Amino acid sequence: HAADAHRTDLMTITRYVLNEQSKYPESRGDFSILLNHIVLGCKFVCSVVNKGEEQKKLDVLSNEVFVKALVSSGRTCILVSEEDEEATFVEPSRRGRYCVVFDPLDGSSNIDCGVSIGTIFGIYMVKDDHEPTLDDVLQPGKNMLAAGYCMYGSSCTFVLSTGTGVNGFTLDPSLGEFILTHPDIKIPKKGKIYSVNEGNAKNWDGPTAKYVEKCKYPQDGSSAKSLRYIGSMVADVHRTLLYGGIFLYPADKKSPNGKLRVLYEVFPMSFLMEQAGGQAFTGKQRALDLVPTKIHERSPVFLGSYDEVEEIKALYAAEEKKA
Ligand code: P6P
Repeated sequence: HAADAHRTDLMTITRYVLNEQSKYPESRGDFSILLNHIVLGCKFVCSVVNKGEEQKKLDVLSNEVFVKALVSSGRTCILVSEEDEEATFVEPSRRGRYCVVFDPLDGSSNIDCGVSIGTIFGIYMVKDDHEPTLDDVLQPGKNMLAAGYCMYGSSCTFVLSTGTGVNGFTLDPSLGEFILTHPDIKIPKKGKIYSVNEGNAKNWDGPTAKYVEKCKYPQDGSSAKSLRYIGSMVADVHRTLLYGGIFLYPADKKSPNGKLRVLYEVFPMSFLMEQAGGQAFTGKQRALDLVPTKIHERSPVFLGSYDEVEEIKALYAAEEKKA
């Protein structure tokens, strides 16, 4: 009757987070309440994305839903959204201890053609009770307590880490609950896929160009890697997490800091990759060690299977030696 037990023992994301919380007896459940409000926002976005409303409204609508859900949770003090130029400072009466950085609808330019898109988020704790300032959110990614994404595709998948590994949950529309479907995700140590926008190749620096060359024309007799590039970070990262390989958005001559944003794209995905046994590198350092100075700062990123990122790191280190 194992199947029945599984069928009746519903491990919802709420229950999973409560289990996690029970490991911290002193916790007041704030994190569980915060996460439930993020999950609520994702369920809303999932419903409107699937209704096929046109793109221009959806990213604004999604942002409003997340900001309102997070403020009303009473557990946040600073919000940074890809959609808002300035950070949102929650008024004192509704203030909590968490800073949430998020992209409410990353890859939204892909909506009209039905490509999977997603919400990406990261959660910091405010250092101590003082008047919150931007410094409370300009923390290195390694200080994040949790990070995750929700992918709106053929199914709605919520991938989360609270610092003790990575778990994937799938929305059961009939229940309106995210159910644990991918327990303890580990990224394969190596991978056969590389994921990059080859259209930028003419502007790449040496190490990136050398690495991609090795993927296409391996010198060690191994078979060439396959190129898979969806152009929607959540979809490309989700595939990388499950199948292995490497996702790269390098710097190039036109964009010396690459394109992806540190706080709500690079950090959450790097956090997940490390929690799943992979790595994330900026070309200069471990991605999670980066200390951002602006809330919409960009960084190059190479993330995925442990061994693949090691190769990139070696090529950049060799370049460093030459300099
Ligand atoms: P490019 C989508 O616009 C996005 O921010 C990420 O989701 C995606 O990985 C990247 O940009 C794609 O950028 O320059 O390859 O189109």
